Amino acid sequence: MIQFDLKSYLKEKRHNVDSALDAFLPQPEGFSAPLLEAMRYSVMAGGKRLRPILALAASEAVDGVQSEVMPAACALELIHTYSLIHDDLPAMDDDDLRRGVPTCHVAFGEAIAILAGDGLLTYAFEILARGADANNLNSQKTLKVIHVLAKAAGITGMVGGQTVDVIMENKEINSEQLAYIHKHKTGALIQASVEIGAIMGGGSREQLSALAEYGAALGLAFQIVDDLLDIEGDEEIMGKPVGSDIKKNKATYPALFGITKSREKAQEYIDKALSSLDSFDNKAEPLRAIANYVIQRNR
Ligand code: GRG
Repeated sequence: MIQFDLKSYLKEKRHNVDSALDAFLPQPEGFSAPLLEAMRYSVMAGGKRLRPILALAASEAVDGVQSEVMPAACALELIHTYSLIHDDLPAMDDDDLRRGVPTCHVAFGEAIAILAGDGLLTYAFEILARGADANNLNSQKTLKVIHVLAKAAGITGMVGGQTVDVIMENKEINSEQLAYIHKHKTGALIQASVEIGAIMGGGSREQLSALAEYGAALGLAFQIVDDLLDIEGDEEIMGKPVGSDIKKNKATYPALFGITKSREKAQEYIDKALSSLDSFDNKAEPLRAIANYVIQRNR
């Protein structure tokens, strides 16, 4: 069997996502130009585009149509970028470098960075609604996607997880609390990316449930690898400082369990993600390859 070429796949999808994001983002003009410029600056600074690519790959696995998923895929990236902008703020992680360039608040000031994050979050839902109109999508499907996205990004997902992360800083933390932070802060949006692709692609109930399982396991593995990269990663390749978790005394997997055990745990989650795809044919090959990439990634 010919090996699936993940590198070309990621390159092509990243290009498609970047073009769509470029088209969706308003041009910086008018009285609010600095806001629009800051939004565009942070989104177009790069990034792996993992969440939109997961949505596209999940849709492919259930025979979906790329143009119908693309607005939702871009909405996921806008929400992810908003979370990075806010996470980098002085009130949170106070980081100066992100995606290889100065963070949004360093480049545009704190007030505009807060507003750029707010703008991206809201605009994500605007392009979802607009995409549904443009593609004449069935409103039931769109409503379900909005529900999944709002839950994953909001108080029961990313914002909830970030809150626990913030309040537990410099405190003793147990594995249960750490699992909560990982599952909500990072895992929820990654799982939602896969689910949203599958919903938009018209997957069956069984397919949706298998893909949700895949996304949940992948999200947890992703966060453990992120913790490991903060210790073992290369600052230049990652485009952000390493060692910041230790400096900020953050609760991480390696801090709690050590490097070897953390790697084993990440591999366990990847194996779980892969076995969730057992009932899928070779259209799920991109999802399988992405799972293997997540554990081997260096950025
Ligand atoms: C501020 C509500 C709010 C949430 C912030 C995402 C997040 C929650 C914090 C970011 C801190 C962090 C480094 C989390 C670890 C996992 C993660 C989300 C890494 C960054 O995602 P990548 O690696 O980044 O996909 P790129 O730049 O490639 O898109």
